[in-house]
Amino acid sequence: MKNTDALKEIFSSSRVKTDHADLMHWGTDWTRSFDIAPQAVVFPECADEIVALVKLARDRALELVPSGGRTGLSGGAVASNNEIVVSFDRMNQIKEFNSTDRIVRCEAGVITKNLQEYALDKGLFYPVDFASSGSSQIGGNVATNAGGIKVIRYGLTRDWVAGLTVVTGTGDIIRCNRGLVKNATGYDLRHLFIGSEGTLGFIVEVEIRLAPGPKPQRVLVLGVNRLDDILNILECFQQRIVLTAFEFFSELALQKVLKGGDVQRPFPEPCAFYALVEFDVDADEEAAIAFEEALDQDWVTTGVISQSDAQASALWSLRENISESIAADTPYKNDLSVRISEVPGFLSDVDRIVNEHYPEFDVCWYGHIGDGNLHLNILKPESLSIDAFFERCHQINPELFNLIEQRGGSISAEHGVGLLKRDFLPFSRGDAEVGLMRELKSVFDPSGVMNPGKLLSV
Ligand code: S2G
Ligand code: ZN
Repeated sequence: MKNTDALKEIFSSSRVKTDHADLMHWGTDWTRSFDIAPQAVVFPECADEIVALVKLARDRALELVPSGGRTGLSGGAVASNNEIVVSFDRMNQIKEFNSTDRIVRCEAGVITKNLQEYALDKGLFYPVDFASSGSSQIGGNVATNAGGIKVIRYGLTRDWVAGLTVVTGTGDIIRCNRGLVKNATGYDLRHLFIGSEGTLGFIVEVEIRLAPGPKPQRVLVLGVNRLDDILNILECFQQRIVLTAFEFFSELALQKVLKGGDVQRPFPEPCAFYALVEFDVDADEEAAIAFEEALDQDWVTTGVISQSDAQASALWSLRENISESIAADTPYKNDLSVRISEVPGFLSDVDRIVNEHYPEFDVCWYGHIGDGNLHLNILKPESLSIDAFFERCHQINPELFNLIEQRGGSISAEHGVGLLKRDFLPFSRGDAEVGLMRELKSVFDPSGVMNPGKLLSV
C-alpha cells in the first residue's frame, strides 16, 4: 500500500494533503534558507491518530515533522527530505479551565493570542508574549520554550507549563505532572519535552498555569547614545522598580520600522540606541526618579512616557515591528544570550567583531537585553545573493560563537536550534551533554521518526 493510502486510512482523505501549494505552505516556518520538500501534510484531530501515525512511521521508516504556527526562526519545522508534516491546526480547542487551580488545558494547536485572550476573559493573564503570538501555537511555544518580551518579570514558557500530554517516538501517550503544584515522584519528564523541538515526542495537549491579571502598565522609551550605557540604565531602574520589560533597539532598527509607516518617532532627535522600559503605573514616581538619575548621569539623552494604553501600544510597536520590518532584507539572524552581568563586555566584543568583519553590511541590533538576550541581525545587501551573503555570515560564526563560549553564553537564546544552529551546538553544550542528549533521543525516539536532523544531526 502507498504511504498516502496508509495515511488516508488514519486521517481520512480530506486530512491528507499532497498538492504542491500545500506542501510548500505547511512544509516550512519563517526561516527561508532551506529547501521545502515534504511528501505529505496530515491534520490529526486527536492523540490516537498521532499514535497510529508513529506506528506507521516506525514500520515504514517515515520521518515526521511537527508543524504549529510555522513562526519558527531556526528551521525546526522545515521538511526538506520527503517527511510527513504533522500540522496541529485542527487540534486547536481549549478543553478545560479550573479557576481554583488557575489552569487552562488546551490542545497544542491553540493560537497563543487566543490563549492570552481566553485568560483575560477569566480575569487572569498568560504572561509569555512576543511579536508572533498572533500566529504561533502554544504547542510550538512549549516545544521551543519560547521567551519574548516579558521574561525579565514572568520567565519563559517553561515556567507556566503545569502539565503536558505527549506522544513519544515509541507511540506511547504520556501525561506529565497533570497540573500538580507539588509532585516529588522522580524525574520531571515535562522539562525534557519543553524545548525539545519535537525531537523526543509531539506535544498534543498542555496545561498552562495562569497569573493574576496584570496592573495597568506604563511604557517609557529612552534615547541612548552609548551601547555601554544600556546596562547602566537597566540597573538604575531595576534598583527602584519592578520591570515588566526592558528591551533595546538601534536607530537602524527604528528606521526600518518607521518605513512601514504605521508609527512615529518616539521623539524628534535620532539616537544611536533606544531602551524600552515597561512597569506598573503605580511605580510612576520611582520611575521618574530613575529617569532623572539616568539623565543626570548622561546615560540617556531624552525620553517619552505613555499616557494611555494606546500610546503604550504605539511605543511597543517601535520594538515589536522590527522583526517583520527587516524580513525583506533577508536578515542573517543571531539570537544570542549571556548572563546579564556579561552583557556590557559582550556587546562591545560583538560590536568589534561586527565592525571588523562586516564594515559593508547593515547590522540591526535589538532584543530583550534585560534578560541578556541580543538579536543581532545582519541585513543582506542588494548586491549579494542569499547564498553568497549567508556564506559570508557563516564565516564569522566561529569567532562570534567562540566569544559566546568564553562568556558561557548561548548560541540560541530563545529561537531554538532546529537546522540553523545545529552544527554550532558544541559552542554552548559540552560533549558529555550532547552525548546524553543523543542517548535521550534514542530512548524516546528509537526509530528516529520524530523531527530527525533537528537540534541533533543524524
Ligand atoms: C524578537 C522575533 C524574531 C526575530 O523580536 O524579539 O525574537 O526577528 C524576536 O528575531
Ligand atoms: Zn526575541
